[in-house]
Amino acid sequence: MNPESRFELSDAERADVALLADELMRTPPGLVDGQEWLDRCRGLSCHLPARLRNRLRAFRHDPGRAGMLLIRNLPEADPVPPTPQESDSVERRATLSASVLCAVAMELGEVVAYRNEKRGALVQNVVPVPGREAQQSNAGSVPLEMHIENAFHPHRPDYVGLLCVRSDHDLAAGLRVACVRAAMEHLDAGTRQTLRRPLFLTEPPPSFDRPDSGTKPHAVLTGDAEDPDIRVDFHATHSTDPWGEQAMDALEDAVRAVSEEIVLAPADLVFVDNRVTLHGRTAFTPRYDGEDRWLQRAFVHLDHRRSRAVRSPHGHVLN
Ligand SMILES: O=C(O)CCC(=O)C(=O)O
Ligand SMILES: [Fe+2]
Repeated sequence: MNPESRFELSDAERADVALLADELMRTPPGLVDGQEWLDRCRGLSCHLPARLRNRLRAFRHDPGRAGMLLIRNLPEADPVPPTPQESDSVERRATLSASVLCAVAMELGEVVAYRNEKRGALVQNVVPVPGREAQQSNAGSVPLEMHIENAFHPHRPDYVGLLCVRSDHDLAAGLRVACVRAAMEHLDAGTRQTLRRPLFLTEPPPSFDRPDSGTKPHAVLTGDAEDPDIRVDFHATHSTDPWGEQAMDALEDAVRAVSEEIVLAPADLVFVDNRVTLHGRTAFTPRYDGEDRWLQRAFVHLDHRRSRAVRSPHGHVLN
């Protein structure tokens, strides 16, 4: 992986983050979704180690060619509680991992969630769920196709944060990432042009409990011709136009050619820039023994004001 996409905390910096997280864990009412706790978290995020804040600031300015940032050596719980197994599992309590995730995320922007997904919880558990192995969602364990998060949604996240609490037994589950900045080099002019036309429709993912809210026809590439934003989910986005279909196939090949795989270790936190970078996951074999792979996820918006019409005055949950 390109070194510009990695940041490793020193042990002293990790200890500083642990102190800050400890303060958050002791902040009443100890629940991440409440306004008071989030206000405190926003304030404390300004006291994260300066080197980390500088790196996050640089990432916000320019996500780089890989469109992601991997932060290593954050504090981790000891012992780690058993991996949850229920579907739509969320973390409302201000645990160490949830506090670390929110504090770092709030240095990038505002954390947000969606009322129709996982009951609007700001921190969500990404865990394999018995019986859901084949599902194209983060509860599954078959390969998860490359996607941007919530491609169907008008207020999709700017960043997706994924913090590893526990790896899978076999270290087989790889987070896959692919940035359109790299993929563009593999696309010819005709394909690029087709992807800029409104020939594509995207369905909501299975994690959303409002199945009738698919998109109007939209473009896959928007913005600058050479350095575009991307909006696609290879499971949920389709075209009824033959040229559109062909362009999607070419894009999928390009994405495959440039995608990287990261087997996350506990206390690794990845931020994916959801405007330019797709993510997915390789297959793995869950055992449902309490020791399965466990990530915690949070979404970040850069401009909270933009979603004001679909949330309450100080709310973080979008309708
Ligand atoms: O399991 C992973 O590594 C990624 C899952 C995913 O796409 C997500 O939680 O948004
Ligand atoms: Fe995802």
